[in-house]
Amino acid sequence: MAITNKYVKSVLADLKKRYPEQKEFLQAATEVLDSLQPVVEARPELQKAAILERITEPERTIMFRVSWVDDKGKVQVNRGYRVQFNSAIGPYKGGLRLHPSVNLSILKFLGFEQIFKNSLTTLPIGGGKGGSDFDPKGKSDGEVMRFCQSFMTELEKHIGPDTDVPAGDIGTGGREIGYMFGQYKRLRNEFTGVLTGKAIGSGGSLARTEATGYGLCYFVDEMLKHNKSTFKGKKVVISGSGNVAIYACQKATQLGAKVIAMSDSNGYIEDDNGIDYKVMQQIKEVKRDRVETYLKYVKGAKYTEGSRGIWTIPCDIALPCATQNEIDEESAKILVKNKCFAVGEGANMPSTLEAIAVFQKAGVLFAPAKAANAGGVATSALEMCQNSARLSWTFEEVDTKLHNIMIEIYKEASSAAEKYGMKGNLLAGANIAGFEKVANAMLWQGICY
Ligand code: NDP
Ligand code: 2IT
Repeated sequence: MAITNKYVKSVLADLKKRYPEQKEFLQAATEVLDSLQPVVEARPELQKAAILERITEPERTIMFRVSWVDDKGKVQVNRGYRVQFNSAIGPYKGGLRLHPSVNLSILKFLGFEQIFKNSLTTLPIGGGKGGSDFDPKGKSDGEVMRFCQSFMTELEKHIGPDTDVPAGDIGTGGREIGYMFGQYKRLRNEFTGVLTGKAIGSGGSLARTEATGYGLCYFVDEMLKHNKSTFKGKKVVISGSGNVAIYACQKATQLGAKVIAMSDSNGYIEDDNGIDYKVMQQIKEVKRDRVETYLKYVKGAKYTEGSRGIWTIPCDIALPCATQNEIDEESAKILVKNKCFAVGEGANMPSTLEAIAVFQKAGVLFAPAKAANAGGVATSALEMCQNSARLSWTFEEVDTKLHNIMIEIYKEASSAAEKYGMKGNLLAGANIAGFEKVANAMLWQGICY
């Protein structure tokens, strides 16, 4: 959609002037504000209360030094962050990314998206994101532990089960959450649900590990059903081979699809017999190895260097589950040319704005990240419920709740799109539905932030 609304134009122009270097954040803000044009036109009270100016500015940004000692006794220094973006509908909630590319722009884009995603889950959680430019890859367990302890020694001052509840994201899995939880508990002398993605037996929820990948497939399944299709017999390409990708592979396979390729940042594996998710799970979760090693376990598979090439493989459904901007305009055009008819975003903002335009023009069914990958944080909120009640639900109970939440998110996104005259546009619908709940809470609470 072209940006014609004066209010939206001026808010975006101000953001571009103030944060010219934050390209990922500006991209996320442009995508959301574009969709909100019919809403601000229909509801002048939003401009009067400066909702767009306020919602694009984090309530609080914390940046800190993280020093730790490596195995050789050398002192290392990283940068730590927590962006507490919006608490209108609940405590800040969102993951911690540990990756050398982490900077304020990336965390602000992730925190901004998290506001609307969390609102869509139907559960009371605000939006936040954090992390560090620390790279856990190639580090020993001891080094990862010392980093996590140092990171939490500062972060502890700013979070709490009713204030801000971090979780995993790229580079932060069960091991890292465990070290951080241990340090928080020691510093506060409190056993509380301050982090989600905890181990079972330490307050973790069954099905949280699987939740983002499963939720993605539940959402895409719902979208397919509404368009007279299913996963059955479809060829699926999944990028990434981390937490989201592995369980998307398992669920898509269970739903009758054949996952023919997966990747990491070095290259991709093709397996025409269908990727064996258990092998992939062992490689990534147990051995912490590269996808290339899949060749050692499965005969007939093929490995190609370079991660972007994965989008040249002809498929029916593409599930990008690695990282932001992994599908650019060129890759989108190749997918369309190869007759890919549905895209489900497991990663956050995996498609560039130009790629989205290609998909929309070609009529590709498009499940946007904020809606499609919300199952992870939704299940984190279910973990918070269990922690508050001091009980634990069975796998089936959590999985059923997750499935119902994903169906509900689909309904919210499609009916908001229809209400504002954009039937079938789940991207606009998800942005609008997520936004309206938060905006209404902000209006109700007055101008405090
Ligand atoms: P993991 O760290 O478990 O896995 C990340 C995967 O993506 C790895 O295969 C990694 O390859 C690949 N990857 C990461 N960065 C890049 C890059 N710059 N270029 C190419 N490949 C890359 O992370 P998750 O699976 O948890 O997260 C994947 C995506 O899903 C992220 O966008 C995350 O924000 C999003 N997400 C995660 C949720 C969760 O609950 N975990 C919830 C909702 C969204 P390599 O090992 O080579 O780096
Ligand atoms: O992007 C995301 O939604 C996550 N990384 C999960 C956040 C969470 O709090 O579970």
